[in-house]
Amino acid sequence: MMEGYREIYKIKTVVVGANAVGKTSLIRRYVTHKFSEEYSATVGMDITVKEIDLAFGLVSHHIVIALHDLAGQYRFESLHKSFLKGADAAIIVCAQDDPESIFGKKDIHSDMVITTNDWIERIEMANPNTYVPKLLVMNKSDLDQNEISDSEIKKICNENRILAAYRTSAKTGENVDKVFNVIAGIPLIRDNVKFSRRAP
Ligand SMILES: Nc1nc2c(ncn2[C@@H]2O[C@H](COP(=O)(O)OP(=O)(O)OP(=O)(O)O)[C@@H](O)[C@H]2O)c(=O)[nH]1
Ligand SMILES: [Mg+2]
Repeated sequence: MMEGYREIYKIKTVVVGANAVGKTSLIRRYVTHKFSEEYSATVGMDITVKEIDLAFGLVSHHIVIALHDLAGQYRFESLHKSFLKGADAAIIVCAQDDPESIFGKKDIHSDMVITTNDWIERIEMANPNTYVPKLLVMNKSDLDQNEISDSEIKKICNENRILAAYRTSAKTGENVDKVFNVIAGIPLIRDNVKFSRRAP
């Protein structure tokens, strides 16, 4: 690396899962360190960009994480393919008090059910011939109600080549930074993520 230069990586991360599991809340916690009890469903999708610097000794990396937050409601299903296309990483979010968010949730607007496995399949179909690293996030760990065991989570991860799984809370912040730190590390070991060099 030339002196005075730093590596810049851009990573498109898609955040998917059933409605009301906390996708938007996790992004808000990570980016603004805030949490709200109020539920305001995402309409269509939102994009939030977070830039971070990671230094490994004398080498500094600048990472631009574009977080694509998809509405969980199925009436936005027509957006899925274009949303998922070109993803460099995916976060699949479920909620520990809501087993349907993992095993299939019926939508209020239709009879459709999308399971965690369906999300994984859709991510793969939208990105043929590429491996998209996937994280499974079991959110709302602050709640006493926990319907999903560690062994069930591990089974899903083993069956679907999931890179990492965390229990998180957007409310308390538990493990939220860890999830996004895994994301930030992904482009550093992949050479096909958009990459450029510029003086700091
Ligand atoms: N207790 C608790 N509540 C949470 C947590 N994360 C989110 N919530 C609440 O769950 C509700 C839904 O959160 P959102 O972040 O809007 O969920 P979403 O997955 O973005 O939902 P859609 O946009 O409809 O797909 C809100 O009332 C949040 O306050 C959490 O970690 N713990
Ligand atoms: Mg949302």
